[in-house]
Amino acid sequence: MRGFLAPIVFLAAVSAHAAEAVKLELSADDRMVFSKTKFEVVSGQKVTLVFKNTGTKGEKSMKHNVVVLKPGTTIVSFAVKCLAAAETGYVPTDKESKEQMVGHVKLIGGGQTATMTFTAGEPGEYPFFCSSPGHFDKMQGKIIVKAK
Ligand SMILES: [Cu+2]
Repeated sequence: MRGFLAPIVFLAAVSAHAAEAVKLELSADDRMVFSKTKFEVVSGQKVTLVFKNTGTKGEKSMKHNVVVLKPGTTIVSFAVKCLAAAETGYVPTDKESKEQMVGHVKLIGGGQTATMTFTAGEPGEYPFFCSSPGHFDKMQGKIIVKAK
């Protein structure tokens, strides 16, 4: 009986930890800067990134997105591929690119909000940036995933 119960107790502890979801809030407007450039989360945490484009010119506002990369992929190298992916919101859809990304928030205009959710991976630094042409060097930051 003891041998049967032990794994159940272990599983309960793991799922309780994973349930500590966190919400990250980020915004940008026509000044072409992110409101935050650094976030910290814990490996295994469920993360919701809420991105608001607070540009007030509606359709005429600059469009922005958020692309989150895995450690080891540089923003500069990835941004080049984004330029060639205008038809998919400046986010490349080939297999290699997908493997280099944690995910992305879609390109949105002024007054819009979009979200992405992911589970924080291995500890490390995960770069994020806006892949709208010409934005990446001003609009970038990192999500630091810490060990549990
Ligand atoms: Cu942008």
